[in-house]
Amino acid sequence: MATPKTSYGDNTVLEPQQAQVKPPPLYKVLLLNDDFTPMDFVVVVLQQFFNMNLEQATVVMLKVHREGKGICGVFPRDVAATKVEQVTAFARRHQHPLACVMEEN
Ligand code: TYC
Repeated sequence: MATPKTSYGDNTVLEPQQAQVKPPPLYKVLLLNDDFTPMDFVVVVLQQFFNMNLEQATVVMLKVHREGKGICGVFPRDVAATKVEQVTAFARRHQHPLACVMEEN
């Protein structure tokens, strides 16, 4: 909706500004490669926390394994932070060093 001009008695006129509404920033959640976490475990993580099927999870796991990192998904900040916490806790519980991080998209 158009914002009307605001006039004051002293001849001050404020021109309407374009609304400065930016969409909230999105964050990539990434897995990083290491030499110890089993491939099967990474596939389970991708299925369990990122809703991938076996085929999708295998593609992403192999990308991380070969290239060093890979994107699990893109989310608003609080969702991304929760994924990182949950994956990290799950990996530690199973005594794997798997690293999961987030970065602004
Ligand atoms: N490089 C690991 C291995 O050879 C597999 C692996 C893949 C580990 C992805 C972490 O994010 C990862 N067992």
